[in-house]
Amino acid sequence: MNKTVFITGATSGIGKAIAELFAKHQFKLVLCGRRQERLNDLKERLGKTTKVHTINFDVRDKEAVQNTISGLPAEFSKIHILINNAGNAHGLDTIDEGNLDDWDAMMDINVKGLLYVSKAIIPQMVSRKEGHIINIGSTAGKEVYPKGNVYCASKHAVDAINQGMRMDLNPYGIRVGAVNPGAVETEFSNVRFKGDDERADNVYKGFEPLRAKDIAEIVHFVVTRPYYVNISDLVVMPTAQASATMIHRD
Ligand code: NDP
Ligand code: 8X3
Repeated sequence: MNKTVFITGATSGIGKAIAELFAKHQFKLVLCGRRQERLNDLKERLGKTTKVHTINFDVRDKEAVQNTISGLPAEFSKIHILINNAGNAHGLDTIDEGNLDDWDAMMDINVKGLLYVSKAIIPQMVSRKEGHIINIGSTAGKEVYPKGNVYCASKHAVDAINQGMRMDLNPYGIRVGAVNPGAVETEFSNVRFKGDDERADNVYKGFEPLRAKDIAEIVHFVVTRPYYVNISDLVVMPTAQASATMIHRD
């Protein structure tokens, strides 16, 4: 497999599961995140089955994003598939009680970070007239739930960007699509609740949530369709979940 896949947020959860599955299928991998030890571990483990390059940047830092991507070693510089996955919720508060730093983090990481990474990679796809961008959105980008306010806004923005990218890159034959999961048990809630692991665990109690590997398998299916097939917008929830606010618990 000669295709190179660039995955943001590969150090945990969905991004990590995608990296692990794609390594099995021998895609070349560029794996991004901020936690260097985890990047080292991925390189060591996945490097046994495929070629892996790791890069450490905060997606909020537009210069670091641009410089690191333009400085990729030749062997990894041609990106065929970009998976815009890095992101999190920070806090779960009513709009009157929301924390400004949480709001900045969600808009800066989930929206602007996704744009900075895309901006650094899209030109090479445009000049080659091929490429595939998968944006990891959320059911929170399809409907709003109480206290979800700014996180939902950030994911609605991803939904809009996904549609806009698909239109603007259409003349170049670039595939663009989103995968929008419901509840997936990852470190997502640990981050949202700032290390209150008991509260995070409770989010997934009493029903069977999606696992990161379920999303990885879907992403693999999406990228392995024939090139004329573009899965443009996919929503996936646990069977126990009917909407953002309706989860059937035992
Ligand atoms: P995790 O917390 O497990 O993983 C988040 C990943 O994003 C980590 O690898 C983290 O790496 C990276 N990341 C976060 N902030 C930054 C930053 N500023 N710069 C670079 N990388 C960053 O959560 P998930 O795997 O669940 O989340 C992945 C994506 O899936 C997110 O976009 C999330 O919104 C979305 N999603 C999650 C759902 C869920 O229920 N879990 C449902 C729907 C969508 P590091 O900390 O090393 O930088
Ligand atoms: C993650 C799913 O419902 O916690 O995007 O917002 S939810």
